[in-house]
Amino acid sequence: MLLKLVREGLGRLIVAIDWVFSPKKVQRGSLAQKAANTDASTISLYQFYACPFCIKTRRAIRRLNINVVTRDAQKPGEYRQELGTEGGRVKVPCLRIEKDGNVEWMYESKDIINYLDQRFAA
Ligand SMILES: N[C@@H](CCC(=O)N[C@@H](CS)C(=O)NCC(=O)O)C(=O)O
Repeated sequence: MLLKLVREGLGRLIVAIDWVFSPKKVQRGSLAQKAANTDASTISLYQFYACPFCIKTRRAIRRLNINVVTRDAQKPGEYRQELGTEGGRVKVPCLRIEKDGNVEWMYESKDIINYLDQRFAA
């Protein structure tokens, strides 16, 4: 219980630091930005608000200047259940990628960030 509170508190501190030191955003022309956001509409991030690995991943998303839907998998409910049954385990961050009618669930913040960097490089 105490450990959980400390972890949550540290996570929220990291969220605040991340907010203060926001990353520099990739700049695109308006057409390219629209195309990037359309492309990004096929992915979503299952995450916990104060998880350091999720904060790192959200930071990469902000840096890449794309709109990615986030799904709260921490509280019991639809998204947590979806992550467990369709993704295979309740571990975050996890990127849900829709492509050609198929769905891929990508775990590991490092892999997710590499994937996003390659797909949304300006
Ligand atoms: N190596 C993973 C670590 C992710 C991780 O430990 N996430 C925690 C939340 S901060 C989690 O989902 N724990 C639940 C579990 O492992 O079952 C990454 O970089 O994404």
